[in-house]
Amino acid sequence: MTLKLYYHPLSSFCHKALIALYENATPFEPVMVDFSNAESAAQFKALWPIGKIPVLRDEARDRTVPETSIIIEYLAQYYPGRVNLVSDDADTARQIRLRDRFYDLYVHVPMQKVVVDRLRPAGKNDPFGVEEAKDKLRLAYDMIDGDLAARTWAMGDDFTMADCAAAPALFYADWQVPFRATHKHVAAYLDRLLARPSYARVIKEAEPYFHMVPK
Ligand SMILES: N[C@@H](CCC(=O)N[C@@H](CS)C(=O)NCC(=O)O)C(=O)O
Repeated sequence: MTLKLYYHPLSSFCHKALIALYENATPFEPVMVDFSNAESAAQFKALWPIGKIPVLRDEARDRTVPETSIIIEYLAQYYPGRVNLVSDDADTARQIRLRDRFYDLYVHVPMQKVVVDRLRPAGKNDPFGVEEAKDKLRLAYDMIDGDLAARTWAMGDDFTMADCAAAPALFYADWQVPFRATHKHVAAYLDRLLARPSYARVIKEAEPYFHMVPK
């Protein structure tokens, strides 16, 4: 198989890359990374010393591609499919990247901060940082709720990389700072994302691992 995705089925950033792969039925070999297993972690860090999943490995082009947004752009460039997640129009592409950055930096990263803090050893928590992260999440919900009232997807009618970013960020954020009672358009958007076959498949594959996520 030309493409390998180093990933874990529970990892939210891996969900973002998986959605892109499933949207276009791109053939790839999934390679599970288990950070609790020293050998698996060391093998992965030999490939990408930063140690963050997912990473795409393209054997045909001898390329190692980290970072979800770059992975999705790489797939669009070299393995295009029916759904163009990044757009050929420069202005539209910039707007997609802005929304992709928004969901990664202002929803996904604060959500991770809350989750990871729950996994820290006793006495090593960062309550101030967690409160800051929760405030950032609430601000992000406020900002997107109005926008989403009139849109099917993050960009409007077309499903794009921004939706790949939004789906796992919002799915897991809702577990930490619930928004269904306060932000009905965000909630309806998450429901549309969950009904999309690519993300429904990702969630089905993650379900056996959900008990590992602290709530
Ligand atoms: N900016 C990166 C973030 C990737 C990331 O944070 N991955 C998490 C899993 S969701 C990870 O590998 N965490 C392991 C660690 O930090 O040791 C991307 O977009 O790919």
